[in-house]
Amino acid sequence: MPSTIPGIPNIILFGKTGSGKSSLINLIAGDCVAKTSPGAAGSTFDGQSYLVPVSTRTFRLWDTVGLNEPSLDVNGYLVAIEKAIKLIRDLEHEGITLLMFCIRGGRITAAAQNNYRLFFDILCDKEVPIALVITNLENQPSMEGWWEANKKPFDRFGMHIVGHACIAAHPGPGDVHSDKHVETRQKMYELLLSQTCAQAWKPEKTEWLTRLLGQLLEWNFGRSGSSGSRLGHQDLANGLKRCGCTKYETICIASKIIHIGNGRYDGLVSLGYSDELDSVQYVRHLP
Ligand SMILES: Nc1nc2c(ncn2[C@@H]2O[C@H](COP(=O)(O)OP(=O)(O)O)[C@@H](O)[C@H]2O)c(=O)[nH]1
Ligand SMILES: [Mg+2]
Repeated sequence: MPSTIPGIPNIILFGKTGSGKSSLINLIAGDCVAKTSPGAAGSTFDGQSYLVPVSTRTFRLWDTVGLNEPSLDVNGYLVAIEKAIKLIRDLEHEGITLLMFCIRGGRITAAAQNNYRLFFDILCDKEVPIALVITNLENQPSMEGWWEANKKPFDRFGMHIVGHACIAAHPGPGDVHSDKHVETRQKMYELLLSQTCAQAWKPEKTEWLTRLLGQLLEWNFGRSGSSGSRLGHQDLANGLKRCGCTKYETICIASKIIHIGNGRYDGLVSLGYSDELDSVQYVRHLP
């Protein structure tokens, strides 16, 4: 049974740990529904959703875990694949309506650029509108003024932003910034209601996964595939070999790809791993 409810737009919040995603969900919900934390938690592409009513509409807000390190090691890649597969399964029926990119006020860090690529380019194939939310601006004389003074680097980086909000996602100790917090809630309602009228992006699941896994691999391990962005099984298998994955690691990844539902991973045959196909089929049936 799909975990999404028909007609409810999926909105994915992403950004580095500590950027204020969970606080923002609590602010929009008007309640402490998402756990906030100053420290890192979870794995890349881990996602948890919250149904939040706004005016006459209801949204499903996804609190996700982005990339906090410059790149993933093979284990991190395996876990990211697992989480991406789960996320895509949860999203495939309704698709994705909007991405919300959370950053703390400051310069664009390498981590922010990585997360932009990971979610906008790789997860969503540059097809989903993206709104930028800049948090921790409660001490600015004018929160909106921050954007006017700092927007140039975002343009230079080539971010395709359809809207933005300069906010205070937390009311501060003793609710000292409660006025800015209230102003923020109104801004977020306006952003949500104005940027969620377009149709959701809803690619075919297998194509989505194969492309995502291939691009993630290519991007993370820094080797380019022979056929550009649309890597097939063959490319993925060659890519895994090129980026130094061992036979065991390749089989582990292949077994996860088989979980997608194709039933076979022909790339293993082309790598001369045909004997292992049986063990992959076996892994497939493990709990
Ligand atoms: N002062 C201030 N603190 C914030 C703001 N947004 C989040 N925080 C704090 O920053 C920490 C991390 O926030 P959290 O929402 O858990 O970030 P996440 O990891 O992106 O979900 C928490 O201690 C929040 O209370 C903000 O706009 N202003
Ligand atoms: Mg969080």
